[in-house]
Amino acid sequence: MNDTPSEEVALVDAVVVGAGFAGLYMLHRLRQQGLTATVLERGSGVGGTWFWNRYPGARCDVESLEYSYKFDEALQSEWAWSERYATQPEILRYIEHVVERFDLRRNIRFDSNVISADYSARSRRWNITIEGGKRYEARYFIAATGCLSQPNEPKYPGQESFGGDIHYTSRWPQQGVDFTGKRVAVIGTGSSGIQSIPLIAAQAAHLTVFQRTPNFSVPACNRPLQPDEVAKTKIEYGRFREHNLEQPFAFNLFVNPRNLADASPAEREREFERRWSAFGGLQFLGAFQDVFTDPTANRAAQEFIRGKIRSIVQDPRKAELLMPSDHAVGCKRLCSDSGYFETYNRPNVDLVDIRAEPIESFVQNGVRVAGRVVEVDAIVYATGFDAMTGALSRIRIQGREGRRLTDEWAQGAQTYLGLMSAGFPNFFMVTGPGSPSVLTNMVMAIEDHVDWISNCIAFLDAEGIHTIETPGERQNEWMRDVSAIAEATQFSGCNSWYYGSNIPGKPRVFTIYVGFADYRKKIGQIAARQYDSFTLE
Ligand code: N01
Repeated sequence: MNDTPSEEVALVDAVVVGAGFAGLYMLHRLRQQGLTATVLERGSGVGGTWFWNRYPGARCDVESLEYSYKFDEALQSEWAWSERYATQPEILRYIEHVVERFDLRRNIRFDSNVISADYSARSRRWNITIEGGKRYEARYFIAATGCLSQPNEPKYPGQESFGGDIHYTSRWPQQGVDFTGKRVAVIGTGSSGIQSIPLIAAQAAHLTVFQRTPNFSVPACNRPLQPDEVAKTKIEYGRFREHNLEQPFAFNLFVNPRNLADASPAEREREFERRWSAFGGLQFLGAFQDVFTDPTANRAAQEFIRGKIRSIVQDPRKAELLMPSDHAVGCKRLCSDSGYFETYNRPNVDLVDIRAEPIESFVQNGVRVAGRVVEVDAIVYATGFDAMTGALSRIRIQGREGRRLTDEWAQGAQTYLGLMSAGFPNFFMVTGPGSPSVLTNMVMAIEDHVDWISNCIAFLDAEGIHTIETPGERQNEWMRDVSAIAEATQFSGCNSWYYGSNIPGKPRVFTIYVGFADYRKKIGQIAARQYDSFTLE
């Protein structure tokens, strides 16, 4: 399959948007089924998240032996990860290897920013246009656009007058940035800030961190992988993967079956300490089975981390500012770090609390806060993403009778299963809003969705069915369930990007299904019942 010359419309069975983990596997599956497919990617290379987020210290907080495709036995047994948590360059090398190994590149169009997708009920086809005007026509339109791919870039007065460089962690220059001898500002202390701050501080002459909300972070306890542990996992890789798919978050979280209240103070301390200094990262959440559901257990977890911050950070003012006090552990994504709190003991690192001293403007030589100028040569935005809906809402997607996705979603994303949205036939979303998506090991959730979508398309084609669409009432019930489940957890207790609270004006709606294993069972049953909860024509 080749694209036709630019003035003509390229006809394919499916157009897939995005060449990250999701789009690449989607392409592979569709081609395996004998379908023609084109992946449209706005970047100049593959990798999605891992193409753009090249900031210093970028690495995944899910273990590399888990954060990788399982669909091909030879691939998973032959690829050798070097560290417990892979760095961005290593993950990108892996993705590029997959692309070459499965000969995927020939069906990917780079530098292709999709601006619109219109459904024609007459032809039952989607018409997709990219910036520059090239058009594609497809029976299926599949968004593999990622949950955290549309950067949040707050604008400050005077931004244009700043004389230094401005960088964004979410689209870091490919050639890297050298901060040697420079005075640097970092705005934002989420996972991206927390990972990059120690490395920037080590290189720059001076670093000022502008913090709005302190975050809970736990040492990653990263280390090189040992040959014997890799061999042990690989010998039963299939079973290991199956085990993880049965877990609520699709990764190997060791949950202590005890409740905190049943443990003595000494036992509590021992367990939290073990999670902090030996297990590391997200494993902290499994210290007691009720950390996530019981506010008292969660408060103990919070207090433990605050105690650690107090003991690590020597300057009591900085320590106090770094201690989260307004949200539960896990309510916002728990951060995983390597030397984050220790970084504040460096003499070249300052911390500004921008709740107390808001950023007033950028000026030629720095950032003005509370009437004083913090002089800097470079500013780094680590301010996160318009999550879940950001990338999709930037494409003008028009379904039946001219219905616009952005209008339909004005009060929050509306989907059935996070896979389809009413009024938009044959439009699938990989890890869309309403599915477990970001509350999982993403690669597992992606593979599951891609398998579901490709099996669904194979079924439709085999049965001579032209369109699949979700009825509106199913969608309403589904989104009500998604919210109700979240309300019963710690997630509902704070403002986070899970709720869209980081984006001014965005409706506060939780669009993530909590409970991967349960979700997986549900979508599997629907497929087994030949998609009977959808309208098939
Ligand atoms: O983004 P974030 P991120 N003025 O939204 C602040 C995944 N990820 O890119 O909390 C000033 O978490 C904002 O403050 P507040 C992971 O799922 C994974 O760091 O909104 N500050 C916050 O401090 C993660 O959760 C990995 O008050 C502003 C920060 O910027 C998700 O991506 C690594 C502001 C943004 O934090 C997002 O992480 C990296 C403003 N106007 C990312 N707007 C790993 O695997 C926002 N902020 C380890």
